[in-house]
Amino acid sequence: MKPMIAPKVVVVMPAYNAGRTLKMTYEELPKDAVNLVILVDDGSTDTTLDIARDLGLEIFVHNRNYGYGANQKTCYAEALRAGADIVVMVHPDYQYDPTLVPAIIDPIVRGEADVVLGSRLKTGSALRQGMPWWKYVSNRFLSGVENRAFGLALSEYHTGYRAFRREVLETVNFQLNSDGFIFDQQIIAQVVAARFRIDEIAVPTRYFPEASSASLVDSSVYGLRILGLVARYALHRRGVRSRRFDSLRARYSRLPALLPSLK
Ligand SMILES: Nc1nc2c(ncn2[C@@H]2O[C@H](COP(=O)(O)OP(=O)(O)O)[C@@H](O)[C@H]2O)c(=O)[nH]1
Ligand SMILES: [Mg+2]
Repeated sequence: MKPMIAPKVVVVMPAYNAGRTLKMTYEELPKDAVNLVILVDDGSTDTTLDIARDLGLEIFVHNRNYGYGANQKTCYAEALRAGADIVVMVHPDYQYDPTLVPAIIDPIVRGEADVVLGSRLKTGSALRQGMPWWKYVSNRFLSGVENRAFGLALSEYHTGYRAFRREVLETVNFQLNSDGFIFDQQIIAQVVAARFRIDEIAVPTRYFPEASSASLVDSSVYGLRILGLVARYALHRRGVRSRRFDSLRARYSRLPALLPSLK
């Protein structure tokens, strides 16, 4: 695929009570590499919205808290509507380094990838950088399971730092996904099912009190749901189709085949 000429890069920030970290995150975004920053507020009860307004962000507001997946649905729909060629999700909790936006979009700009993940486990220093050991172990284990199911060799799937080429978000049916955290894994399974190319870059790991709300129980439930998703994907590949993995493109392209029979 040809390299892109000056693509429109839209950063989306799914926010929920990110008042303490939003400004810091925004300030570190390299503005010359980003055309637009969209913030979707998912019913925050803190100062997130005031700060977002002060910063002059493009803001969309949910009337209550629907969840992290629901937030991403609005983020991607609005980024597409704004004409994005590349969409980068940057969590407003300062967990992922905003200065790496040019690096994470680079494989897409060069035409070599459709989705790029910012991996915290690519360099082997995640534990030293503060990732809790039980998150590290379960992340490694689940990433191994997902690699086998998807036929890939990625170092992790559980990062919130992701870049998408426009066509990916127009093709996979992400609106069908969960409103909760499992959205992140569902969209990757959809990307794999639609045969888009996934690449990864190494990003540092950051853990501090505001960086993560996931408890041990939350994470265990999340892990089990990932195993369920992987099993469902494997069934789909063996012919037990799931609508989730049917791309919108496939549905459209089946239409011409149907037309003659309508005559
Ligand atoms: N917890 C939570 N986070 C949300 C929601 N909507 C958007 N977010 C944002 O999603 C990001 C990820 O949430 P976080 O608790 O840090 O999860 P983790 O870092 O994956 O453990 C944060 O930047 C939140 O601001 C929501 O409904 N719940
Ligand atoms: Mg976080």
